[in-house]
Amino acid sequence: MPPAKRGNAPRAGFCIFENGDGSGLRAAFAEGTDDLGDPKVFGGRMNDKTSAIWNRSDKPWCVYEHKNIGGHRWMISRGFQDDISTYRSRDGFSWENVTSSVRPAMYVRPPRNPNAAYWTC
Ligand SMILES: [Ca+2]
Repeated sequence: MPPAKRGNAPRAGFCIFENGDGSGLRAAFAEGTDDLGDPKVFGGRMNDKTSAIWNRSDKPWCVYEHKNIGGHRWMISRGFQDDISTYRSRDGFSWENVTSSVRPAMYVRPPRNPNAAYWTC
C-alpha cells in the first residue's frame, strides 16, 4: 500500500519509511544526508531501514546502499511513491532495508550541448 494511503507522510520533501505500507518510522529531507546512521540524522534510526519511498520534492532524488553516497545507487523519480521492498537493481540487488544515504539527483548540463542536459546520481 502506498504511504499516502496511511496518512503517515510528511508534507513535502523526500520521504522514507520503515515499513512498506508507510507505517513505522519515517524521515523527510529537504537536502538529504550522507549518513543515515549519524545520530544527528533522526537519531540514526533510519539507517538500513527504508522499505517505502515517497518523493514529494520537485526533482529526482537518489538513494544509496552505503553512507557517503556509496555502493548501489537508484534514481527516484519526482512523485515516486511505493513500497520498495521487492524492488531490485538489474544485477539482482534488493533495496529492502539497505539505504544509508539520500541526496537530490544532480542536474548536468553539458556546456557544448545544453539540450542534452540530464539528471544523474
Ligand atoms: Ca546500507
